[in-house]
Amino acid sequence: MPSYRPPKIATSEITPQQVYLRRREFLGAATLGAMALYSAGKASAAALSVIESKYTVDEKTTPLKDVTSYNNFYEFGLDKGDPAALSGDFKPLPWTIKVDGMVNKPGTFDVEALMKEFPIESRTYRMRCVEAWSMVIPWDGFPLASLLDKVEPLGSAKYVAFETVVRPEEMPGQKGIFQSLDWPYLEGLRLDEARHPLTLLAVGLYGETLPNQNGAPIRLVVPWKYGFKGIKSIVRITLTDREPKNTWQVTNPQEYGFYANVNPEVDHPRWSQATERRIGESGFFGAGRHPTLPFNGYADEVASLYSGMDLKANF
Ligand SMILES: Nc1nc2c(c(=O)[nH]1)N[C@H]1C(S)=C(S)[C@@H](COP(=O)(O)O)O[C@H]1N2
Ligand SMILES: [Mo]
Repeated sequence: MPSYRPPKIATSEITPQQVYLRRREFLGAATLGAMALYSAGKASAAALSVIESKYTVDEKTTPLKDVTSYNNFYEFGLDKGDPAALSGDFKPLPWTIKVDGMVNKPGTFDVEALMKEFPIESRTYRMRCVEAWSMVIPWDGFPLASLLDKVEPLGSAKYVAFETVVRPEEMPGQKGIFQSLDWPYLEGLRLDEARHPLTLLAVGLYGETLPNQNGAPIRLVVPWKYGFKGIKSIVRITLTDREPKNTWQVTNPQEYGFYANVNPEVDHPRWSQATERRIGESGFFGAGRHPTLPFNGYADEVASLYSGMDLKANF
């Protein structure tokens, strides 16, 4: 994604999934060690008891193996296979989230306790990465609004800021020469976006607790925005009256903004956003290519949040 790394971008963006998979096969023995780590990570997966929800889409879900092996999680490395291969030492539990700032009842909450307190819903959402690929993922989680209600935001709070954990010892992308971004990874939403019923704190996918590479134990999912808004492995949530900084905007403000609403009419400076490659389907310009929908197909639910706003200027 960074503009100072054009060869990386070019590869991840133009590599058709089949070639990507073949290249993985080709890696052969070298991959075995990584696969061992990967299964070690998977061993901690636990079944969740989830309730069905009305949130689903009439499209094929992306196979679990693709959802868990083609990832962006720069704390573990820049290549799509790095998060699965290099997150085996990451310990997602026990885990607490600090919620502070402009609230009546700040607190530090144990994630496992939150998972008992709030019903875990199954929600299948489209996920559209700013790099023009997409998936359909059955998440399990609870609305961010449930947690916000618990801490009682003050009337003066206008935004919500999020922070990912910093653990260089467990996250190889956070140390030494593998540094890519400034840590911690940061994200933010307007308070009304954060309270929107579609906005989810995911604790699982496909009915099991989140794999490390997908942001264990708890990550944000905002389905009408580009994937980078979906911050992983969250340790802090802060209510504020100022628009929060988000990592990709800070890294490259020409290319990434605060809002990051999926919009086929506003191209990325280096590629079109009109279509997307659906991971797990074959073909680059063929069967795997889908038109990108305004607000990722969620316009009926969320377009009113932005009425009167210039969505080209607020990209
Ligand atoms: N902390 C953190 N969160 C992150 C990222 C990251 O590098 N670090 N990548 C983002 C991007 S660009 C995308 S597309 C999604 C990918 O989520 P997935 O790997 O679960 O599909 O996570 C987002 N959340
Ligand atoms: Mo992304």
